[in-house]
Amino acid sequence: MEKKLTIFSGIKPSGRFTLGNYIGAVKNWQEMQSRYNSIFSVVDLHALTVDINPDELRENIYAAIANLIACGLDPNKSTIYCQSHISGHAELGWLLNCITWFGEAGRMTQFKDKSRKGAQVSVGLFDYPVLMAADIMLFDAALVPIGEDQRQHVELSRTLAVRFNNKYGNTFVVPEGYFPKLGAKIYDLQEPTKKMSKSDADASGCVLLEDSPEVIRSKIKRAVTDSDGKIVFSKDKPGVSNLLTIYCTLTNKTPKQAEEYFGGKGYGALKNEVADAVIATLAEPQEIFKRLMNDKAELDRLAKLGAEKLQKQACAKLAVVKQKMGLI
Ligand code: AQP
Repeated sequence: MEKKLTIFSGIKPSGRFTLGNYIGAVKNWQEMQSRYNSIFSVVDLHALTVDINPDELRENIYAAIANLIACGLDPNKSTIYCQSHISGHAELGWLLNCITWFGEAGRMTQFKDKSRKGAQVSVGLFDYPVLMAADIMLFDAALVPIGEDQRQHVELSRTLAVRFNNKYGNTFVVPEGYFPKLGAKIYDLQEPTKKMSKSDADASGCVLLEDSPEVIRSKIKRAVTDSDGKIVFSKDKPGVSNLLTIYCTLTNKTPKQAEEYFGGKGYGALKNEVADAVIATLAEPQEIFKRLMNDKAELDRLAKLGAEKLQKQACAKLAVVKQKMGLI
């Protein structure tokens, strides 16, 4: 039997999952999990790169595991675990730091954006793309299914894998980003030129997977659109295009089908149908999520199971890398 390719992706427990995280990433993980050796990580070490409250972080980590399973990741098909439970991530991160040039780390646009927001900027925030490269490379992932905002970080992982292989001999699989054709970037409903983000202080433009149907409907009803009344995809209609993207990805319609369907209808109808689609998509995951969040022992058990499956592979990879780099 042919060996399955490995896919790896992670999600940072820096808040509660958004519709953007779902459409840009988790939905695709669910759809891909049977075809690949699938590894999905709650990348908790990445959440420490900004100021955090430990109690909140702990809840967010549990919520992340619960959400991944609620959204359809099956622990029998996918390995789901917490990054901090495999110390090899941090260790490989250090080794890769030593072959990452300061200038290339400094060019990461997410760092530039996020460092503008915080009063204090940690070295961890600067370095997080290198840790992300280690996350991917530790398990020799060939494909990394992610949203558009992570494209530059996977490019860095590729650069580091190639650099390491050239200097020390073939060691790492060179990973490739895998992006959904539609929905790789879902925008904030209030500011439709800005990415929808889970750590945004103002959640009015951001649909959270845990939002009640009433809250979802009200956020979508208040979504910013424009005044020309046409329901079409267009660069100069970011609000309407964003709503159409959400509609298409959740109803499996093509952009053309959606435009035809909404032809002659008004923005009120569009918003109503988008809200219906989001509410219907999230109904079952929300039930499962609530049940799992009341059973932290089960979430602990699932996270432990995932880490145990990967521990040996991580140690073996690190041993090879260290030996190639000259460590005894
Ligand atoms: N708005 C989005 N549209 C499409 N995909 C998105 N992703 C995030 N936001 C959108 C994808 O979700 C996966 C997990 O993201 P992450 O948790 O690693 O961090 P992020 O990319 O920085 O996402 P957030 O929600 O914006 O977190 P904060 O606010 O903490 O920075 C990734 O594949 C990402 O592309």
